[in-house]
Parts: sequence; C-alpha cells; structure tokens
Amino acid sequence: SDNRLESVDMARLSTSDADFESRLDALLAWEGVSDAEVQGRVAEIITAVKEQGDAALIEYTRRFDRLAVASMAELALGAERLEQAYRNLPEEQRDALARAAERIRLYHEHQKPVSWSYVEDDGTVLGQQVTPLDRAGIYVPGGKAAYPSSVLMNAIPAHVAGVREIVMVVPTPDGVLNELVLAAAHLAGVDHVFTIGGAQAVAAMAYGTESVPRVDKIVGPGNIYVATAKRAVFGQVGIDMIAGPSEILVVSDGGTDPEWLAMDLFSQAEHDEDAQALLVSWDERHLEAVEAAIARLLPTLEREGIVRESLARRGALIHCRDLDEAVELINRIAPEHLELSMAEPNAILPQVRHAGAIFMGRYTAEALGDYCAGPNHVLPTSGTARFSSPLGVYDFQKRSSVIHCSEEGASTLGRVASVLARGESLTAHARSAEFRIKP
Ligand code: HSO
Ligand code: ZN
Repeated sequence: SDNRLESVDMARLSTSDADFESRLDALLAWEGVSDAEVQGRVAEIITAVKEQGDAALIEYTRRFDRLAVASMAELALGAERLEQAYRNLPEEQRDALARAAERIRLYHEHQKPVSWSYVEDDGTVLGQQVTPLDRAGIYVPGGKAAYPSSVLMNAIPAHVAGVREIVMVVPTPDGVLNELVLAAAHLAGVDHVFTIGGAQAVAAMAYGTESVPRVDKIVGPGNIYVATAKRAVFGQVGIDMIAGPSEILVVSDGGTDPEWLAMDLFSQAEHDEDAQALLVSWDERHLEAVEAAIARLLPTLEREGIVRESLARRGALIHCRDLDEAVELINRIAPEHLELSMAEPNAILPQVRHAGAIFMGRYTAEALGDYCAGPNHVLPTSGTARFSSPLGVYDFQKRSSVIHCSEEGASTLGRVASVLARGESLTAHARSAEFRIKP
C-alpha cells in the first residue's frame, strides 16, 4: 500500500494523518485468547493429572515429548545434576551467566519489602509482616524459546524473597536437555527440575503428584496450552501475569546512530513474528535514515525471516509533532520496553507513567536489560503496564497484618466496634468487643 516503505514492509505513520488513531489502534490490538477446543483439551489434561498423578505425567510426556520412561525418577533432575551442567559449561558462558546472575540478585535485593509497625499512644501496636511463599514453580518453555536468561529472571527473585523450595519444569522433547538452562537453574537456586512440560506440568505443580510437589505459585512463560492451563489453575495456586508477545517502543530525538536504532528494533522483532517494534521521532529525516538502516541491515540478520514478518505485521515508524506528543504516545501505548534514545532522558522520565522498563539515553540498549543490567526482563505486555509491574521479589511474598492491642487500646476500640457490630446486628461480635471494655 502507499504508506508502506519501498524496501521494507513496515508501516509508516504520522500523528497528523487523518486515520492515525485507527491505524495505531489496529497495530496495538492483541488478543491472546484460546479457543474452546484448546480449553477443552487443557481441562481434560488437568483432570487426568489430578486423578492419576505421575502415571498421567508419564503418559503425556511419552505422547507429546516423545520421551518414554518407566518412572518419574527418570524425569527428575536434582541439585547435583544442575551443578554439573554449570561446571561443564565453556568458561566464557559460565562467567557471563554467573555475572548476570549476580547482578540480577543484587538488583532484586533492593526490592525486599520490609516489615513495619507503629505504636499508638495507648500502647496498641499495628504492623505488617512480610513472608515468602513456601514453594514456587517455574515453567520454562522448551525448544526455541528456552531462554537461560529467563530462568535467572524468574527464579532469582523467588530465591531472594526467601522462598523455601523452588521447583522448575522444562519440557525436553526427545529427551534433549538444554545445559545452559540447567546451569542457570543451578545459579538461581532452583531445588528440583522435572523434565515435563505443557498443561500437564502446570497441573502437576498446581495439584501435586506422588513426585512433583504442589507449589503455591506458578510463574513463567509458555505456549497457548501453558497459558490456558495457568488461567485454569489460578485460584488453586497463584500465577504471574500471562505474557503477550515482546514489544519495544523507541523514542529518538534524532541524535542516535540510525543503525543502533535499527538493531534495537530488530532485537525485539527477532523474538517472534508477533513481536512489536515501534520507533517514534519528530525528526522526519532521522526516520528516513533509520528506515534506510533497517533496509541495509535486514539481510545481515540470522533471523531475517522472523524479523521481516514481525515488522510487516506489527512494526511501525511513527512521525510525531514534538517531544510532548511523543510522551502522549508513550503513555497511550504503555509499552513493555521503552527506549528514550535522547540527550536528556531525565527531563521526560517523570512524565512517563506507563512502561514496563525504561531504558535511558543512547547507550542503554534494551538487550542489556534482557540479560544482565539487573532489573527483571519479565515485564507487562500489551498495554498492561497501565496496571502492572515487572516480576519481582514482591511476587514471591505476601503480607500479613499484625494487630496487638494494649488493655487500654482494647477498651477504646471496643466501644467503636460494639456500635458498628450492633449496627450490623452481629451481637456476638459486639459482646466479644464489649467484654474487653474497662468499666
Ligand atoms: N526481551 C524478552 C526477554 C529475552 N530477551 C530473553 C532475550 N532473551 C522479553 O522481554
Ligand atoms: Zn529480548
């Protein structure tokens, strides 16, 4: 069509276009719904695992992962096996993984919420006690989406939170293990790994089987079956958010090397065909330069096919009026990743209200955050940054309220409670409070 680039199939928008709003809405639209058929199959799998435990896991693993075993022991890896994977890695990979893990751990240490309390004049103490979950379950996808970095990002916050036991599941089609994934599990403090996947692995962690311990919360990305299973077991266990495709929004003031920006866009686009890479600038000539860089660099990419498809389906170069209009777009899009590729990113940071992670200035490539800067790369997608936050230590903890009345406090509060309880006609409440009122 006339508003497509010549050499690159990618939308070109301007906020001054009459149809800008509707075109932007169409680009942003994403619905990760699963149909009734998937839901039906998932429900069946969950019931089978609930009723038959390990036997169902063994059967589904044989059927879906072409991995036949006689017992669950063959699908379990202990701490020693994880450590061995770590020790046997090539030195360069071992060091990089260890440095990333250490930086992620340090960042998340800063997130530890504190318990607090305050004392009132009459001696009554009120507070909040923070406690970790007993057990967390981490789903790691198999195949092309098995990212060791995601193992670190999901497990380290759980470990820092003080979770007592971390279970990980990872499908291993045909029995092929990913040593980097196992090494990452070792560094992140994972206690056991089961080489199972799909809805059956989610069900096993939600309900427990003879071998797989029942967890309190399941986190981690997965395909449509995994996402559907997580939604189905929610309530029985906690879950993290259900992630959509990766997204990046780059805002450029025109001063960053166009090739750097092209590659930043590609870095998200290469995740999958539905990933979204958007560039916003008020500098028309700069947008043209980035467009040219995209055309030039595309043929050099290993994952050229995926990137081309992703740019064609959901990518765009967007021209806006000025910085203020760019800020409006940021908050409207609420991107998973926001790169503020500009001289003075601090000047607009306070105006950014909705974004999963914010990459400041020309040097902060999003890729650094994906691996090793320290913050979590599990982030809200599809505009959900309007109401949710990156995965963190707080996702593996909960809070209990603590109330400790003094004799005098019980008397004062007793009078208030008694009146309210009688207003609700709950007289046992009222009398329980009244017993403690001092005459
Ligand atoms: N950008 C991805 C995370 C990732 N990148 C893993 C590389 N490996 C989701 O935010
Ligand atoms: Zn990435």
